[in-house]
Amino acid sequence: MNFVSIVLGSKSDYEIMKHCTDTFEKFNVRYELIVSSAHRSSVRTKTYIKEAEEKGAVAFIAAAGMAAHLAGTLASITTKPVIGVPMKGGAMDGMDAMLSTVQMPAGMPVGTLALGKSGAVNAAYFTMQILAITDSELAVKLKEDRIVQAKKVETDSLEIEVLL
Ligand code: RP5
Repeated sequence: MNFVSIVLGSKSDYEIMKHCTDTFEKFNVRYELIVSSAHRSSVRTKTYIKEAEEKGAVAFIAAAGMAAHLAGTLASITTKPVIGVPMKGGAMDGMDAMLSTVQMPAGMPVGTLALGKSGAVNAAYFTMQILAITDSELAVKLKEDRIVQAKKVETDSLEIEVLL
């Protein structure tokens, strides 16, 4: 059965990426998650990607910080969509990870999202939007979610708005 594979470069990335798994759970999307580093466990990472594809992974999300080569490594192995989430931290507080993740050579794309919680949540949303192309039930859920988001803006405004 199809699923989304999430790979974290370190267990320390989990606190932020929990927002990604929470979002998949909210929409009942199957995922699996492992920690595997492009640098510290390169062989395990490469082996895992191939095994995950054989098991039915339809898209990959890679979260890594500092010299973030994890998403690029995944992209070099699979032709499934790879979404990269740069992690904050290190001497440059995530700018290093963002540039490492986004600056891929032509022909090896990584869809790179924002730093922090927004990037983690949007990794799930962006992946679901890809899945929804062929999953009409998920497409309906995403449209309903947009209505909920728009209504929340209005109720939030009501709590604090000052109109003349
Ligand atoms: C990266 O280095 C990881 O993805 C993490 O964001 C960062 C720091 O890793 P730890 O030293 O906390 O394991 O490879």
